[in-house]
Amino acid sequence: MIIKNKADLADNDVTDFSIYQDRRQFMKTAAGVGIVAATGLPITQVNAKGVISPYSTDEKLTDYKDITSYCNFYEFGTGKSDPAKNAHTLITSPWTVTVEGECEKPGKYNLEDLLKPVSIEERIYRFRCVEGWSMVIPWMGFPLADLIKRMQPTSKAKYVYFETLHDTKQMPGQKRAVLDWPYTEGLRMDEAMNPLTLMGTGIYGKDLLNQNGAPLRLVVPWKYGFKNIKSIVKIRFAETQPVNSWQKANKHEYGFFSNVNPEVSHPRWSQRKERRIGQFRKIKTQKFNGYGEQVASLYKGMDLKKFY
Ligand SMILES: Nc1nc2c(c(=O)[nH]1)N[C@H]1C(S)=C(S)[C@@H](COP(=O)(O)O)O[C@H]1N2
Ligand SMILES: [Mo]
Repeated sequence: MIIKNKADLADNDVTDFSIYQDRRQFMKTAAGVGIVAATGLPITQVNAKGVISPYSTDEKLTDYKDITSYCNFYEFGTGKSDPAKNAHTLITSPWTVTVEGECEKPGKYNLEDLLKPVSIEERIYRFRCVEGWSMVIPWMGFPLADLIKRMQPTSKAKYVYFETLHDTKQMPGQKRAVLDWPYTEGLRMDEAMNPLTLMGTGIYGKDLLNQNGAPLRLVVPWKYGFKNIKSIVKIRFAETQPVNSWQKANKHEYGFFSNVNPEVSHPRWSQRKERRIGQFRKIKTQKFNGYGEQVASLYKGMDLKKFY
């Protein structure tokens, strides 16, 4: 399925990161002298003011090949290369998302209808997995806040809960009880409404491949990778804090907040450093994955060792 995607690049297969990077460099220069509109470049790389999103990092992008072949998606196996091999059984069109709980507009929405009023944009975010590796990913997507506002949450809605598809035919890894299926995740309302939080629909200007969580996934760049729930079929507005899959599996190792934090070790390993996929040397992990300026205020007064 081709999601309405303003990112369709002129050359619609720019998955080579050096070409992509060159274009972005050109965009920046072009933006500086105000000739963006005339470049004919994809408009998703340009916000309304004609500049690349201030939220985007300009660090070297992780290769498309690595992002799409080194994956975590236990519904298709627990090995890093399993999802790319096995996720072809997932049918992403038609796709329905059920919205329920504390909101004025609950219902079953076709993906197309959910996407109709939004405009897909590009955000280049760091992505840090709790296991210690990281990537830089040019996501396509739209702010989760836009979807939430449309559903008109009631004053009781304090949390947003997400669920992945549960279907052992399409997701054969669910035949094994490695997690309590379906995969679930949750955010506090202010985290969900933060402008950094995206509903992801693609990478590198193309729709998501199944192994990366097609057709719709969460992207929360200041949190560990597992918060970024894939292939979402349900969104629920709730009054109480939901329990996510990894908390359920091991509450001593995984909390609800899961903010990237080099000062708080995982019980079995340090979180001080990370291995950027495609690079040799380890680099220092930044608190909130480097997004503290945007999100640290959400956790004012909270003991992040306790609320990990
Ligand atoms: N439904 C579902 N979502 C998931 C996972 C999963 O196993 N199932 N793995 C999580 C973990 S641990 C990580 S690191 C990221 C990996 O995303 P990527 O494979 O697209 O890089 O997806 C997260 N979302
Ligand atoms: Mo992860």
